[in-house]
Amino acid sequence: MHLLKYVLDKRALAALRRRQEIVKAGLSRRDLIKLGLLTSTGMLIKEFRPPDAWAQFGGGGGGGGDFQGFRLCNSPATTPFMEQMPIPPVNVATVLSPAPQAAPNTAAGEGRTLTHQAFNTFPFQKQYAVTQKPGTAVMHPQLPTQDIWGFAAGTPSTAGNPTAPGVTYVAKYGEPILVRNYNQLPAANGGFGLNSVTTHLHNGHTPAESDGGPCMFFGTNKFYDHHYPNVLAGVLSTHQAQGGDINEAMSSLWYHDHRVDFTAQNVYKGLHGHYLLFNQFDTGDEGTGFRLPSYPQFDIPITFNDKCFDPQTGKLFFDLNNIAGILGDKFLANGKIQPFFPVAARRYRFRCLNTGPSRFVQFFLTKVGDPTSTQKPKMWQISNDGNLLPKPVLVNSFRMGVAERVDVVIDFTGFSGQSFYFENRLKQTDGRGADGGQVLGAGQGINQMRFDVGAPAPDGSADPATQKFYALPSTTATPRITRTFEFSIGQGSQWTINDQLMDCTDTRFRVQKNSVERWRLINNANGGFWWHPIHIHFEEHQVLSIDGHAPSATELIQNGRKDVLRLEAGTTVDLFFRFRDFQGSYPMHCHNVVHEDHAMLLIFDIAATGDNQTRP
Ligand SMILES: [Cu+2]
Repeated sequence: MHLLKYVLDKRALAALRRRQEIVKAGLSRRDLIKLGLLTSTGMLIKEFRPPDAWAQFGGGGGGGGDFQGFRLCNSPATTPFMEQMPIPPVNVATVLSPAPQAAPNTAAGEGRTLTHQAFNTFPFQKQYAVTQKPGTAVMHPQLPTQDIWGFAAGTPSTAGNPTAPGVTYVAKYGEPILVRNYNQLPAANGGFGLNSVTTHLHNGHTPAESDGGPCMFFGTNKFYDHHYPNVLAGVLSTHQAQGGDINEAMSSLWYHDHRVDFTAQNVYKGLHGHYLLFNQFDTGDEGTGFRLPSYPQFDIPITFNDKCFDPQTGKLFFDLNNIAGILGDKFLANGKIQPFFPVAARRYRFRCLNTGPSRFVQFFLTKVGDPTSTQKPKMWQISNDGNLLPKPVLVNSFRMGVAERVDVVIDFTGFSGQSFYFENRLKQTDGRGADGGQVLGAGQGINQMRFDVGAPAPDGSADPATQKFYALPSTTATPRITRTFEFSIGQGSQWTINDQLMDCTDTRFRVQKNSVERWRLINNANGGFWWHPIHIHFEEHQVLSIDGHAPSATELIQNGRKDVLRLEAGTTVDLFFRFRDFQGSYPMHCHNVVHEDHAMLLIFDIAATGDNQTRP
């Protein structure tokens, strides 16, 4: 276990309490600068600083990390594996009133400002209501009941206690849906969180006005209709006759709050959930199609994250000014700290998601009581992000930055009566990134959850060794333009893209609809420490080269075709993009949500004609 032992002294505790007051007041980092509470190098003024902390952090050096010698994250002790991992509830279709319409229904209280662009092209076949509201959750029986914000199925009058992860969507290609998203969050935030929200479906092929972009936020007591066509990329352009490119099929998506400047707080407070997308091959029935383990019995979504709890009150704690990135010292799966999960001795599909806020993880299966044992279930990686790989790959481990997903098939056959951990062995000591990618020895990492293997059960799923999925979409088209983006750290410890900060009023460049572009992402790592999981909305990309060489087979499995590019320290990666079907504003940003809020994010447009800015 990687528990932090620093004991808070009186001065430190006073500083901590003052910082909590700032967060509670709902001030963004920009507000702090305006109020003069931040120094020119981005440090909080003295009263808010713990003694002897922040030694080197700030400015262009990028060194120092978070709180050397002073650990604000110093949670109370908890006994591991006391509770079973829950599975979030599933939303059920309803009939909305008033009926959804293409234009924003401002009179009825809708916060949307743009008309749905594909409302009649892909008429919705199902309607869902979801309500964002405060609720309670037990994250561990030895900690007090926590106050969360979450997504609960239903309207404000029917929704019950929300969960985090929130209610799951089970969607199908060819079946467009409409989700009415009600904001019932209070101004009183109980410590952190802002009740102005925008919900992003990551990484749906979604028209811009339904994408949940960072600047499309809406206020409390309003609703927002999201139209999700659930279509394959290419459906209105390159593969129109085939109903889209089947090789662009996605499976494991998720949704989360994306409010500019406040994403980290709001997601940390619980505003996130799973969105599963099936089709005629990935059917959810192990008797048909690719014959992947059946949903929901043997196909399990798991959200992983890490959190800090107040050392005195045991309540969930968020530190606005840990600007390198927040690392928790409690490790959760589906909202429980270190849970166990009973499985039958057969194959399962686990849809793993890392919601951060800032940690990179690399999970290994480790035998309980015998960490170095090689007698353990086979694990097949079958996807990276939303995309199934061309075929399953037998792996020892898999790595995920924030917002990345990996689906694995684990075969527990023959292991009845034994238990295995998902052990995170990637070493990370501060928010900047994993420590040079160093992997700890078996048994030296963090046991985030435990699988307890029970009796055998019938298994109709295919042997992953014999399975094939989709081919990779073609990347032979010539790009219209190559654009370069440099991810760096600027004055005041703000994170920049091409030396600029996020600004909702500034659309940085314009992509031509139905064109191909090559994007060069450069991690100007300022000393080689920073890692950035870069997320680009709307279209999946493919990696053309890493540091000038074609990606290796291993690199392709980890990072080949994605919606989040794990831009590790000092690397340069070239990406292939097509932009099809819909238009409007979309963001590119770091998904270390602390970096994102401060302010490594930009907005681009997809429009009928593009511009020629090579370093926007
Ligand atoms: Cu980053």
